[in-house]
Amino acid sequence: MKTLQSLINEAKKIVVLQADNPDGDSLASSLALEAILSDMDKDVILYCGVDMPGYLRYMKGSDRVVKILPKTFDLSIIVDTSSLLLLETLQKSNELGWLKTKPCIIIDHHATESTIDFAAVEHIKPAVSTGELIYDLCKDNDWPLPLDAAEHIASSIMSDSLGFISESTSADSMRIIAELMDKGVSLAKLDAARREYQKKQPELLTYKSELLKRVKYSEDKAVAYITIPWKEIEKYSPLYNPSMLVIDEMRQVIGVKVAVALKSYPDGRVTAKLRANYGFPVCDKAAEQFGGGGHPYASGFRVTDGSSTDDVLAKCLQAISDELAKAKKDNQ
Ligand SMILES: [Mn+2]
Repeated sequence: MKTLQSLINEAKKIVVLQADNPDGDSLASSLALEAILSDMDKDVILYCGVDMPGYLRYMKGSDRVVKILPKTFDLSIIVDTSSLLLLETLQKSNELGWLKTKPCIIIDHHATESTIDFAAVEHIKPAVSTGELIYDLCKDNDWPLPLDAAEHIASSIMSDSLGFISESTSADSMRIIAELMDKGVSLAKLDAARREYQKKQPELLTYKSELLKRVKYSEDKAVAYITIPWKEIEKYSPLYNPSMLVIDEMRQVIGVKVAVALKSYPDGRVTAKLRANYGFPVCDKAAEQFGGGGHPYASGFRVTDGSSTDDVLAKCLQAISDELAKAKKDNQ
């Protein structure tokens, strides 16, 4: 049984993979690994099956992520997911078979059980972000930590901790941040760069107002939901993820426990994003009923069996209702 360190020692060319739902943590963790492993004289290629969303372009190096798995490599490292469903692009392009011919390491902080069955080493531990795990690996294995890697790790923690306030932000996360600042990381500088790229086109503000008018409620206004059709996804998602324009506003309505945004695609696929308020940790369990996963307060899933958006919505609202009832019972 090889260790994570021995696999890295033996490899010269390493591909770092993100799932089909890249976010601030997956990208920052990939970029941190790229900087660290390059310092160790490795050739590093960053892969993701889909384009990096615009709001992540502030991270220096985001344009180095490629959509084609390289023809040759010695080792792969999958970051920030252990769900095979989220590697659909690789499955569709038949690149997954190629990936399996070389050793693979998973580095992930999600609590849901791994469905990737071909990894040689699974480094899966609860943490606020994958970047936090990478920082610990650096310390434990005496890896180099150049400033750009330190900045990316800080960005990954800031991103998944939602600015150090999420439930899974621990004292350890804050100690890591303090150590990164000692190494020269400026949180103010990182956040200013992020905010600059978060500025929105004026038409997005108009679209947001239209979305807000369409928010509906169920469960005696404890659940807020919205559905987003393909024609809007097509038009606006190159500028911004439509769900993310409104889901936090929906969650910030008095009485709302869970906010849900569904998106429908022309191939019949329906995707969902769930966000819960503190005290109602039901998102991961509700998403698991659809083969998805995530965290208690933030999760997602996709349905590809041809169900209509209305059907998925009805089942999703039922799943949330059931989980809220269970959570209430457990609390009594
Ligand atoms: Mn993450």
